[in-house]
Amino acid sequence: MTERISSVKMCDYLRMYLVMGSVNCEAEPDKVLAEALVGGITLFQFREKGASALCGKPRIELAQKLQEMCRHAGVPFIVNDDVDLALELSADGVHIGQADESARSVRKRIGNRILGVSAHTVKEARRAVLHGADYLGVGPIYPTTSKADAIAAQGTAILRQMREAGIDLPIVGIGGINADRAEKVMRGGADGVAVISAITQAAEVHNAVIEMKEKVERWRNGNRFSS
Ligand code: TZP
Ligand code: MG
Repeated sequence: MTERISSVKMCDYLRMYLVMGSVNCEAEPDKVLAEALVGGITLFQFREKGASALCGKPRIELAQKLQEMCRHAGVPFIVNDDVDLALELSADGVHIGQADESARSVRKRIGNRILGVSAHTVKEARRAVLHGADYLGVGPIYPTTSKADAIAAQGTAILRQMREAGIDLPIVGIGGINADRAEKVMRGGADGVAVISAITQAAEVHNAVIEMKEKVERWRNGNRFSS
């Protein structure tokens, strides 16, 4: 098995992270993903969740189809929550929340695949680091309608708090992020942005990706040599 991902590589992947399931798409999910890949997403998470989410065989078939598209584009494919599915598909990684199986146990099961963990507090972030996470998903930064059980929006202050507490793992901000907000999220201490609705609901998906990614990259390039 290949080595654990380096933090530099992880930060590169986190720049423009699309999180999506069929529930989030008005058009066919593969059409939305195809456009997002053309726009230049750098990481993809299959998050098939919610009241009308697919189950059983159709869910697996959709995952396989989207995984194949990602593979073709050279974009890593991460599975939300479902470690068994990730292993069955030989996905590039798994993203888990605080209510899921512990990060330590998931790390044991997935070997060196990418492990992302949602963290809402410095304490949760520290534990995820200790348990072998490769990156943290932190949010909701802004109010979101895409996650039914989301806690209140935390603002970019939570990113700064984590950085000031010495958390140096790659961090992706999530929750209500769009092109106008991307720079503020980066300024707060994130390495990239994770987005559902601002991409899946955009009139022109690929343009939405290009615009947001450009904001992230401009900020990263401007700050690469300063600190
Ligand atoms: N975790 C925290 S907020 C969120 C998840 C999965 C939903 C993000 O969706 P959107 O539409 O980008 O606010
Ligand atoms: Mg979860």
